Amino acid sequence: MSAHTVEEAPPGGVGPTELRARFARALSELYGREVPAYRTLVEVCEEINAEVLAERGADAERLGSIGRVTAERHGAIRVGTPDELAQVARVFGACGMEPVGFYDLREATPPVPVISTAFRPVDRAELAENPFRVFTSLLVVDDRRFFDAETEAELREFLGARTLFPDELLDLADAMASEHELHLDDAERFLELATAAFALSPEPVDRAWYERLEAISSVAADIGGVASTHINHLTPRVLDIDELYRRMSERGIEMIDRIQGPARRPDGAPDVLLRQTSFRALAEPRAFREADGSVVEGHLRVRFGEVEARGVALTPKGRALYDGQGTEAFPLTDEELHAADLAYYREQDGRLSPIVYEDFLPRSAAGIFASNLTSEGSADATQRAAVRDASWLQDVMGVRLHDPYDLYASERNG
Ligand code: OOG
Ligand code: NI
Repeated sequence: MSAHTVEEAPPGGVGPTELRARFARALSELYGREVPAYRTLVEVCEEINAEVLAERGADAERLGSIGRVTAERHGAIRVGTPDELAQVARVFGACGMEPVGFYDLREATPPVPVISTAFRPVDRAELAENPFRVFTSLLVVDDRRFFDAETEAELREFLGARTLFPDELLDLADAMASEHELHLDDAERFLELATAAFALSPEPVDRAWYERLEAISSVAADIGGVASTHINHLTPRVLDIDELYRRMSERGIEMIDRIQGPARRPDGAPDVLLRQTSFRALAEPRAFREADGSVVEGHLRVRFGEVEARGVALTPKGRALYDGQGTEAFPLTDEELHAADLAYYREQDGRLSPIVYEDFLPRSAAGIFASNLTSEGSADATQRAAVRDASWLQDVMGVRLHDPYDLYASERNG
């Protein structure tokens, strides 16, 4: 990790930091056009963030400047093959985003046939500049609990025949990796191609194939049933998620029934980890190809709007306490959280400065997947699981997969 320096944008060129900020903005514009309710969500977040800032002053910015929080987004994407994931790593790598963490959603309830990581900046100064992160899931086609040998073979053939990212985009990504800058024109081309790669495709969906996969898992259908990928959701950050939940409901937007993650903490107690909620997936028009070759207009419900609130990162000890007992058992002050080694803080001029949680929670992620599934799917627990772990994932991506705890610990000490 280059310690706390933002990569300078070269004169006349664009560096990874600026590319990331512009990429996040371009995706936000795209998603706002595609899913108008997202614009309402962003509007309400900005309204609440301005109010919290006015009420709490500097305290509202203890977990990130208002500039950072206003621009902050996480996206979610899903891909089908190790090669596709390696390409994603190149595209995000050009934006200074590296894979952090290994999540196995196959073990969730209900199980989802994917493993995941999050691409994000890892350096504190880079995070402060623009913390754009993308939760990225990979379908596990050879997991027999979900797919029989025949379906696996068909999935491999279908996924092997598609191209998610054009060569021109990958070449530009590689140029950024070796030069640490792109000429302005090249940067614009990169943004155009990268954004287009995550847009919803007008290409007709083969109905029979899609429905066959959907009976196994809606996520499998969303990944392997269509010839392209898309952003599944794009999530702004809010400083008071309980208030956000109330206001969205007041505006008539149907939210899922709860806020995921830690319960609301007593007033004045430091927020921990990550709280999230979402509105239900909306029916979006999609073209379908029927068995007789005709193309008809239909609908799919896969994309939705999510919002998050972030707190201080927990140490392994704090995380074990949270996983076992929730946040009821947590002390109510920074000093006690720090003294008990439950959360990460930097000591600055005799004061404790919280280190914000930059990652995801598998239980919430599973809840988010589940709240938007059109069917429970069918998994056969008696069948053989495919072996997947962090080192397998790292080999596939060809870049280092960071352990989140190592990053927090080095931030605390550095
Ligand atoms: C990813 C779900 C996980 C989160 O915020 O925990 C996620 C997906 O639906 O593809 O985005
Ligand atoms: Ni999400």
